[in-house]
Amino acid sequence: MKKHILMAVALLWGTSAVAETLWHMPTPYGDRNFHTANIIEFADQVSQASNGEFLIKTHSAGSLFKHPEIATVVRRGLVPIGELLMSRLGNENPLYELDSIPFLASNYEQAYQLWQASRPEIEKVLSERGMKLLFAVPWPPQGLYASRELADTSDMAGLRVRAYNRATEQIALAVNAVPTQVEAPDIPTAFSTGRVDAMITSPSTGANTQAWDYVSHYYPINAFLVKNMVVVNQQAFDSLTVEQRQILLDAAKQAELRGWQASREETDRTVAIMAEKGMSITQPTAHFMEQLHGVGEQMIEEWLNRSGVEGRAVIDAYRKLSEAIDQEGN
Ligand code: PCA
Repeated sequence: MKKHILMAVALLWGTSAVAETLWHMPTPYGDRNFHTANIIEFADQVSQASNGEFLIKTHSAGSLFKHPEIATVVRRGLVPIGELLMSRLGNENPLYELDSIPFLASNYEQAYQLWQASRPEIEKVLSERGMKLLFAVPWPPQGLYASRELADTSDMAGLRVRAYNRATEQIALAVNAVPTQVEAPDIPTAFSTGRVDAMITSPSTGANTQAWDYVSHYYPINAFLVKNMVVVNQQAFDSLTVEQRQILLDAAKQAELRGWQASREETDRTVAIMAEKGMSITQPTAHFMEQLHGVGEQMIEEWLNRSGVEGRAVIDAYRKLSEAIDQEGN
């Protein structure tokens, strides 16, 4: 077993005879996704800045390691770098789930403030696990997809809802629906085989998976903006030259800025595609939204109970930041 792992490390985290550093990077989502495109640009930038001596080869759509394995393989050093949805690590620490609490931060400004308030804590918990955060980029605000009109949470009762993290599962349970975890690349099959009949995700994932083929209605409820993060194994980072580290950090900074901007643009672009394909895209009724906000309130309560003083401190920091920014705006 040990030998097997060492061989894998030699293969995936290699320094070749010509003094090139080659890093293999698993990512969960497909090539058409804006996160993947952003990461490919990030890798290009690292290669260019190092004159081709530091290469990052991306392996998208879970082709090298599946999404649930990515944090573990980076931590163990089987790969030096990887991308994953931050809230998928909630069973390690509730702090990772902060960006999936419904309606705590439901637009880009709030999501950015929440990220500023929580980043130091996220960096800390990652470093306790031997990982270093490079950057994080949000998905567009999450909406609700179904094959019929939804005007009340009771309309969701009994629906089989595709979930991708704990929060999407909890929302489904709160409205008496039945959650099923399905990875993004498997969404079309899950719908076509009848495993699921509704989902909460972004217009980006809706458009990328051609939602119009399997659902008719989209409601932009803007529940939250979950983030993908790119993390490196700390030892792999430490094994880089000082110059390579700087190249990586500079490229990461730019990737974060570029990614947030791309995410905003992606929202309008992909909603327009779904409309053009004939999906019904309507604002949820005030009554339905009120009910969903009620679910969000329960979930924040529950999260605060789980996350203790650290969680409370981050929420306080977020509220202070948003108040300060509101005042500046006045
Ligand atoms: N797409 C990913 C996560 C959030 C999103 O918008 C998914 O559906 O799996």
